Amino acid sequence: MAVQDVASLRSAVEKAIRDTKVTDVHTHIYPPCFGDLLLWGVDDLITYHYLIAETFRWAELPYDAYWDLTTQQQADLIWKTLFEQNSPVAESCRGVLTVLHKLGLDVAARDLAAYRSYFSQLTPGEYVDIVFELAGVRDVVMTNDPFDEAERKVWLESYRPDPRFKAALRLDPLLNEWDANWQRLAAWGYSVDVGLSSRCITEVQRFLKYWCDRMEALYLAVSLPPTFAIAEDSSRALLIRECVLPVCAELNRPFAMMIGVKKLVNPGLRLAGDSVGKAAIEAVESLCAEYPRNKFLVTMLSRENQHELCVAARKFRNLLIFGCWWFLNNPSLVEEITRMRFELLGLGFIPQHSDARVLDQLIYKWEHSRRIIGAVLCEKYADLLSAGWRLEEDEIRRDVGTLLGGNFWDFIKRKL
Ligand code: HDL
Ligand code: ZN
Repeated sequence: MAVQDVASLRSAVEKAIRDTKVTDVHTHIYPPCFGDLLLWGVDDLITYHYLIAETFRWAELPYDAYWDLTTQQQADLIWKTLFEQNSPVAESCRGVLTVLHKLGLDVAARDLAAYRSYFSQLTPGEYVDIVFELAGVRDVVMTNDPFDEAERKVWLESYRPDPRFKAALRLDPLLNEWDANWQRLAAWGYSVDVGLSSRCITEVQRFLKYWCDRMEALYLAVSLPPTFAIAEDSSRALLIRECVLPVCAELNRPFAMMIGVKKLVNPGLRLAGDSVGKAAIEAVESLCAEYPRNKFLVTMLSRENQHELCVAARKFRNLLIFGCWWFLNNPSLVEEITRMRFELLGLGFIPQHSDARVLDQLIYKWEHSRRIIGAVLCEKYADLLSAGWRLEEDEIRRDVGTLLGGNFWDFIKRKL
């Protein structure tokens, strides 16, 4: 049925956005078989590294004193600092309240003990079901690192597939720290050497294919510094060109590059210590141009890279851009970037991923993003109606499905 006016347009878009299950293309969450790697519940939610960084805007204790606290003690400090002594207006704090509210807990009571009691009555499996339902998420793509000993052990000994959790093979230790990690490959039975001989290249390809098969990885991924350049004379560039891209082409997997991370500008904050830098879009353009049979998923961390990334996506059919990553996942920037992408790319992009590290975050990250994506899409549809276009409700449902998962799965399946 055709939409008649802006009011019926808005309700049709809101319904489609609300009812469409999401594929979340980048997260750091795990199914319960990964044990403690799955973070969930109010204390893990409050001690998310975003809130740690924000707490140290106020807290005077030494970093090491914080890290010596238990998780509950850390959460108590963060709750006191960011929620009691100051109003929780930051997006990461607002997200905690959204989660508690959507779970039906009494947020106005500010009763951390009561919230803890709620979670103490749930098993991880029960809570996974609750969160996926409340968040409207059909499936998530994990971040899977075979160099992480705890994770590797699960894959080799106790992994139990859950169709809601897809895998992505994460390669930061291999690509960004080759000199420090090549001997681990040797210990695992791969004939490798620090100098990356042709034999070594073949063995690294074997390693990649083994883990792609073992994990049924949908894509291979790496996070990269602002200085990344594929022309660089480095182990990283050689490994990408000689190992990653040939394996991706052979297995028809995308290579996901997450560009712009300045690691540990403040080491005392540990995971919260990373920062952002503007990268060179030329690295993306030259890879897409030089490897037309490879598919590239790209997200960039700097706000200043967003426009040129959009333009690059207009130039290369083998490039699909995704998400408002990390320091960009804030309402003001999600709105700005999403509007820019609709205007330059139509529906040909993945508007968001949650990057959730704590299971509960799926609830708030998608609640907050859905609202913005829907509002901007509605604005763009209203422009069409103003120009005399007729819009059918099932076209709205089609478009929203394209944005919230369809683009991703088409790209995964596409053969170039
Ligand atoms: O490298 C990444 O995948 C980033 O998302 C980091 O994990 C970062 O610490 C993060 O959690 N961002 O939201
Ligand atoms: Zn991430």
